[in-house]
Amino acid sequence: MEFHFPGGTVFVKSGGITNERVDAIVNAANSSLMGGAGVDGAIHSKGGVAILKECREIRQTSYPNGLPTGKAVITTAGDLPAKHVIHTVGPVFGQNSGNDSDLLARAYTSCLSLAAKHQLRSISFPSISTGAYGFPKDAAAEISSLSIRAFLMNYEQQMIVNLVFFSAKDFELFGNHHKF
Ligand code: AR6
Repeated sequence: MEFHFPGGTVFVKSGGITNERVDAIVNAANSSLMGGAGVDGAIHSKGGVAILKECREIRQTSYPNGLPTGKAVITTAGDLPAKHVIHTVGPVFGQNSGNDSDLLARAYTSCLSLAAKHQLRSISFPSISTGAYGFPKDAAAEISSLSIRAFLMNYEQQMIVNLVFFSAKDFELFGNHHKF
């Protein structure tokens, strides 16, 4: 599936995020930035210690109490084929006093804004918050597509945005619920 906007193109596919050869892949991290399971585990184990080292520096210099939900930071991608990793923290579903949707939208927008700030031209997203953090996949499809659409409608350069689903089933589900 692909969708065209004034500020770029979205490609939707299934696969593993760590295989993406792009300017940045997005990590569905937690606020510690110290790694975890799922996407986070795959990125740190395949990317090597250089990523964790930069995450430690970010914690020490900018976010001693952890990265807040909805924010994003950028590091090297170490040994991965991508050039950078943009780490964001999605909401733990049901634990944000009714603000889950807004926080998920903010996570996508923060990643895109950070990519633009660093002049990146291609970015690949996993489906943030829909694994360990329990966000319903149908609602996440609506929110992610609306956030990306809003960004690309106003972006003055060209960005390639890949949405990478871990299974054919999740890819299909997205196809039935997106708002592009
Ligand atoms: N490539 C693409 N998608 C993947 C991959 C992969 N290699 N692995 C899993 N997914 P999750 P979250 C899908 O749990 O919900 C970690 O422990 C998966 O099927 O990685 O934001 C962190 O440290 C799901 O649809 O992220 C945090 O503590 C989606 O990616 C916490 O989990 C996100 O699943 C974050 O939870």
